[in-house]
Amino acid sequence: TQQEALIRALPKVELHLHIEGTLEPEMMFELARRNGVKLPYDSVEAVRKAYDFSNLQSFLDLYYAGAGVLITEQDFYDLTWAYLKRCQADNVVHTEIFFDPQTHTERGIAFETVLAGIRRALDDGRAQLRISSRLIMSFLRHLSEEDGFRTLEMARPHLDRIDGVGLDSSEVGHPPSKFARLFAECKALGLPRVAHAGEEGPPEYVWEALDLLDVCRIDHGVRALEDGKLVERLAETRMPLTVCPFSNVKLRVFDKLSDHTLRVLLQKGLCATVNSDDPAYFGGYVQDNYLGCARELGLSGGEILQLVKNGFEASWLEEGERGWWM
Ligand code: ES4
Ligand code: ZN
Repeated sequence: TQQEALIRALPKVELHLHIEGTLEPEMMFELARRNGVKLPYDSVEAVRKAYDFSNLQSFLDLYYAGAGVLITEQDFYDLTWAYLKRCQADNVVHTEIFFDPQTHTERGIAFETVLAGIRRALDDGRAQLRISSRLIMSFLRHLSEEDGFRTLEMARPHLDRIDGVGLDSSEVGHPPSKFARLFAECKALGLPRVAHAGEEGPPEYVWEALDLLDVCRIDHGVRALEDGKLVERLAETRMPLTVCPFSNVKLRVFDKLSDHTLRVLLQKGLCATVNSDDPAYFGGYVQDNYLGCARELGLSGGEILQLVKNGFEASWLEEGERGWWM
């Protein structure tokens, strides 16, 4: 269709992607073999079959287990490089990715190993593939704020190679207010802040992310639609929402893609963007998310263009980095 051709032709950005969530089952097996790690599956097909989630937590359990095959700096490089090659194939010209250091430092992997591998791939991506990027260090909200402070201390010598901070993992029961002091410290260090809010959690968590963490984007935010005052605030400030449609369906926030409220967000004047979250687990990369939404929601050419433009608007790209498309 014309919409499909438009989606493929447009240069796109991605603003909500967990690099650990790009670990395809094939690479999981390859790294397990390389590192002598034992997996609880006997084939790639068995892994894919296990990806049948009932909520966020049922996914996170597999996601953290899968990350256990990542050991060496080269593993983190290979993971990130494979993702960047996929960006190139899909006409993604800029990407802002999350990494979860605590997932790895908890297993005895050095912070420096994780950062060096991801960073080297991003640098090569810029030089060799002309893909610009940002790296966002995300704190795990099911852990304590104190653990977050310890992680920030590990990051301190490397802050020239970290572009911002985020907040992810199990949302309900771990409100943004739990991390108010940590985020204040990050703000004092000059780090831009984002947070997952309103994925499974209530609109109150979105208010807290705005008012207590002073974020410049909300990751997911789809539940904001339950609160009219909040929608007004988000629209007036053009606060971006990094929406992840395939993720929302796989984690049962919506029953099916045709039920997703992406179009409603646009109609209310919100700066909604399309992203993939954990593409290896949720059935597609960012372009697949656009294609799926265009098909199932009947997006017009104008809506597709608006979503793509919103992505550039919401990005941390600076004037001097922009290509012909901006
Ligand atoms: C995540 Cl989908 C999602 N939500 C919250 N935290 C996450 N970490 C990785 N994927
Ligand atoms: Zn996410």
